[in-house]
Amino acid sequence: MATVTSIGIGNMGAALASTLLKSATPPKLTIWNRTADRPQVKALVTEGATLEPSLATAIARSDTLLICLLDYPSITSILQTLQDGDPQLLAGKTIINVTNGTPAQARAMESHFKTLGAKAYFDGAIMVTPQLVGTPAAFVVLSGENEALFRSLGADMLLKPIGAVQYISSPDAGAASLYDVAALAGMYGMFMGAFTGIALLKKQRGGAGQEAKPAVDGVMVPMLNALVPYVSLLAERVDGEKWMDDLGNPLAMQAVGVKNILQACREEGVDGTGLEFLAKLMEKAVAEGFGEGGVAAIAKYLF
Ligand code: FVH
Repeated sequence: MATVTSIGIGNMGAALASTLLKSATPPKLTIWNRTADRPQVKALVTEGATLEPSLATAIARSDTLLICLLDYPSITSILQTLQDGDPQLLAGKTIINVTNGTPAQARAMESHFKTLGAKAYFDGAIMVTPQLVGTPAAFVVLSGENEALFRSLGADMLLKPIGAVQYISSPDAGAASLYDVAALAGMYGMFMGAFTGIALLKKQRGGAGQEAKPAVDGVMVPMLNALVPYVSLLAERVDGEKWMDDLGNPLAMQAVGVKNILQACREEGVDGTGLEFLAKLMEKAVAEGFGEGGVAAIAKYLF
């Protein structure tokens, strides 16, 4: 039976641990959390996990450590608490770290764990919310070491109940983290635009008392859903530096549309700062002769 210690029982860590416990072949699961009396911890103990208050003992109990903390400084700080203990504590362990962070942090953490004697270090992210863990919508991205080792250590089978596993084949331990931050940039950019639209709806409808949701459900969500595949077309244009490929929606026309959003924000007293940078880049691209090209042209100012 696989032995796993789940380090970090926040909302996501708890969802991961609970899903593992309910899987067809549950591992022998030890859990550790800085705050041992968190409600999620108690629930997991009821489901069959063993709570170990000592981090060192929790690590010693398992071959695989599944780490899901708030951020990388949290990992560094818990590792510091071990520094006066057994120097061999992490020797031979397989580390699966799904804490959100940057590619550089992932690479540094790989070096750190390797220095401490870890057998293998995989870094990545859970690409759904805790509520969706274990559902068909769930997937996990991971990188580090190599795919053969990832599979031979059983990391793929361990993570399978959590969601579909996408191993990003790259010698770079930060590769999955890069995919994660890129996807999150897309998500938060969409949220910023959506908040601007929601603010316009709220303002026009008389503020907090009037709901934005019917208009969002009726128009914004269907439009965004239809446009999601457009993001892939944009990436293709950026890859090929096809700045003049307008996809039937020339940049000059789109620049006017974004100006109109900002004008509406001014008219309604809504803060449109979130979209102002986009408008500036569009104006710049138009001024530099890309108006008849596509919106992908603005990406060239970002890197
Ligand atoms: N929840 C979500 O929707 C997203 C979905 C995508 C992936 N993220 C990432 O998952 C990581 C964990 O997120 P979480 O949802 O579990 O977050 P919390 O519920 O806030 O739990 C945080 C855990 O981290 C522990 N912790 C925080 N600071 C420290 C520290 N200095 N030392 C030790 N542990 C620390 C915290 O412990 P406690 O506060 O209960 O004692 C929780 O175990 C995260 O990277 C997301 O970006 C989730």
